[in-house]
Amino acid sequence: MLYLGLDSSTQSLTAVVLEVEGDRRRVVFESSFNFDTELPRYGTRHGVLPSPDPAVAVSSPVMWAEALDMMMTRVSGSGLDISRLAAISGSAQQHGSVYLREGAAERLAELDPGKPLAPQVEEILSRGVAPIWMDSSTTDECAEIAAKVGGNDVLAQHTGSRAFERFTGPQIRKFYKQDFPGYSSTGRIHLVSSFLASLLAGQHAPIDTGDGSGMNLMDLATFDWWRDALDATAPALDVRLPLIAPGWVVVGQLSRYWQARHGLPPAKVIAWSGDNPSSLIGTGLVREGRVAISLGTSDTIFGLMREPRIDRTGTGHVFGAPTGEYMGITVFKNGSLARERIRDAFGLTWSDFSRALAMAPPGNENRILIPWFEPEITPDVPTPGIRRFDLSADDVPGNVRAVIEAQQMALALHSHWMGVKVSTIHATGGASANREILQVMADVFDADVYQFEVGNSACLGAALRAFHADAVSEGRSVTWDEVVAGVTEPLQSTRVRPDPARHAIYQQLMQLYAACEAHALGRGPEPRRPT
Ligand code: XUL
Repeated sequence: MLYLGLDSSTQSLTAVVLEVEGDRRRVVFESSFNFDTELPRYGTRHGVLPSPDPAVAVSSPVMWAEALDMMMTRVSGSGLDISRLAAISGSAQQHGSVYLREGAAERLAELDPGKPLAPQVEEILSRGVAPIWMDSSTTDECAEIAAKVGGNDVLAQHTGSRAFERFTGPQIRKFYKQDFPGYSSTGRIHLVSSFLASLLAGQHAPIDTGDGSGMNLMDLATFDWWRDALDATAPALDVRLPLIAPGWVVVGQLSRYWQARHGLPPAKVIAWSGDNPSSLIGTGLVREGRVAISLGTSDTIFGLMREPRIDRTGTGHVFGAPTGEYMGITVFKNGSLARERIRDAFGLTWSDFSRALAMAPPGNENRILIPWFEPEITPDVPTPGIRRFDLSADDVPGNVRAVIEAQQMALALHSHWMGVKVSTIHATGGASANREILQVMADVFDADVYQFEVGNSACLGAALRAFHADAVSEGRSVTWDEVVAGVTEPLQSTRVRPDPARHAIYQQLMQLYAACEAHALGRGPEPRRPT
């Protein structure tokens, strides 16, 4: 049987088709395209619509729908025997919200296969744009919601996170405050994940417990909406939100639109999830004690948790995991965008970047860069600004090494709350192809780092979730260990080993980095460079 996984990320849409025959799993199709270059008429930059306010980040749901339509053309024309397609699931950038008009359900059910999807989606939106995870414009709404529920600690105890600007609850509150008529005409608010699943199934899809936990609205204990948070966010929100369901729920079948327009079979549409929960499956982390680091548009570090352990420092999050358990995660906004900013500032290719990295010594002679090109999530930095300590702005190798070391040290420093002794790291995301970067990761964490055959673990995770849900829906019992076996094992030959001498350098440097970070946050004196 074939299982299709899709990943609608910030910058691109990717598809993976997984073939499962008995115990054998193999990826038989993989395709990706970039929103900026392949759908230029939307005018996105790195998948985001231009805005004069650096705190605002919105994108186009119509563009995502058009991308889905185009990707399905590729899938149906792939040469695979597509009649064997049993189920589809997906992964999407987390937190982003899509606002549909009253009556959208009827329109979803009647999408016309004689016409492209994009204009039909445009007609059912009550808000033309979708705020996405990079938005940091809701500081006021975060404070209001936290105050109304009894403080950030209470909010975190229930929802797994204190109020965060990019989370969907604060974003919904901002929309309600700024555009009351728009909010009033909204019949359903979807996440990017449940929106795309709804387009495939031709009916409103539920939000899964993984993506639902990125909203500051869902109670982790019950996996249902938390009344106090709904009331604190916007009036009559409950009737506007989808149901919450486990990630393995069958939403329906591919609707007539996809069957008639693309010649696809009536495959099961499985609930979509967020990219990080999907990546947890795609990196095989179905047991506690290991972590993955994803170096994508955002950099994230995450691992499975059997019981929800809330971060008292207010940095990290507890999300639902696709297994029905939990996952801990810490998120950094200045991931690939920061690496690209340094690369582009010096006009480098990625190979030049790797060579420059190798030219500066590990520890960078105590030269430090604080890489907050964009407002940062971890730590909380509302106003962007980079800081250099003993580092000249035109030192190419120094700046390249400084951005990579800063990112890896920040990942290590801010993930202590997860309480995992990291001895093995599963590396994923675009920049995980770069072994020089992985060497810095191994040395900072003093851990073995492995790469994967399939680079997009979120997309693979979606395909595996489709396989799992198909089995569950047919009463076949399958464990998560069995689901991920044979396709998510890291490649042993790719192991990057830590070097004890370099780790010792980073232990020292991390103290300096923490002091520079505190200083940049206005919480400490100008650090002295060790002599
Ligand atoms: C997770 C987060 C990012 C996005 C990126 O909380 O904000 O990792 O999911 O797509």
